[in-house]
Amino acid sequence: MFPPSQYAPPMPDWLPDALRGVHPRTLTKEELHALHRDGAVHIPGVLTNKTIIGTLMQGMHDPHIPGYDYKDWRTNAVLKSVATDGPFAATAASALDVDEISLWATNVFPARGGFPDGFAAPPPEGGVHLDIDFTPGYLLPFVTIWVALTDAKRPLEFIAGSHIRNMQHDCPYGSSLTVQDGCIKKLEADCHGRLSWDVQLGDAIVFYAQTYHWALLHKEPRLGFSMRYIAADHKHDVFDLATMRFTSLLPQWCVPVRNGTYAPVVYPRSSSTIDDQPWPFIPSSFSCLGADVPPVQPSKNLCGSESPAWVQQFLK
Ligand SMILES: O=C(O)CCC(=O)C(=O)O
Repeated sequence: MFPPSQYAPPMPDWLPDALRGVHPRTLTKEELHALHRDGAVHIPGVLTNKTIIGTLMQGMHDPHIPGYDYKDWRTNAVLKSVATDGPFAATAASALDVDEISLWATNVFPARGGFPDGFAAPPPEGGVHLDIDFTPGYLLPFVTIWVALTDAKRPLEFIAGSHIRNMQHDCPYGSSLTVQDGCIKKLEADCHGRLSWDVQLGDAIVFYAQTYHWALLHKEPRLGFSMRYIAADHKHDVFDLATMRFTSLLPQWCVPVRNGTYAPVVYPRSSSTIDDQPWPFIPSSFSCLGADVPPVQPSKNLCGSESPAWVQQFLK
């Protein structure tokens, strides 16, 4: 069995309580409107406690231990605590206007410096992408919360409104795409410009998984980490390359994601199922072989889900 304490960053006893003490930053009416309209919104100062940030930073390196992924909450205890005990799941619940939230994934993004400002790295280092491959036709209740772990000039760029407009264009999900791609060019012409923000350490950018975005590189390196949250009751109908290592943990198609072990409920705390499951998850011991859910792309809107009512006002 994988001994997490030996490899994972130090997981101080005080961390869960300290994270639970961070005020949950729910979106204001204006921020929610911007998120609905543009598909992405900048939320300054979500994580300001320097001790918490310092602890998080200590785990942000790759020790090259087989089975241990420092970017993944399924093996990194500090990331697990930040994504579950911290204020972010409440932010996701307010962004999606749902009562219960499941944690889908975490990832860490160190970006190299030494580039002219605003350089959009081509694939595989960069690339235009969505965070999940998904069935256009409705808006998936899935947000990424990207948190700045350094100050950074315009770390990410978004095509404003692409979360809605792509329901009609159905461009591929990436990440081998560039802004020169024919489908992306047509989509962009149908959207309302590009969006990016300068960020400070502890700021967040909240965006729909269906908003096209990409990393921008600059003179200075920067670090960010992402937490991906989904409405716990959402019927499983998405395809995520990252889940292919974990297919035996996914629920059957069209069963609420909360019913699988892949995406436990993390919000509200009273409904949390995260501690009912084995941890850490090691992909090699949950290989695709023998999995119940085939790692194939589901057909479009497999489960007949619908967009929230507010989407109507942004449809042309
Ligand atoms: O920070 C980055 O470089 C990429 C972040 C991103 O694309 C994501 O979290 O979906």
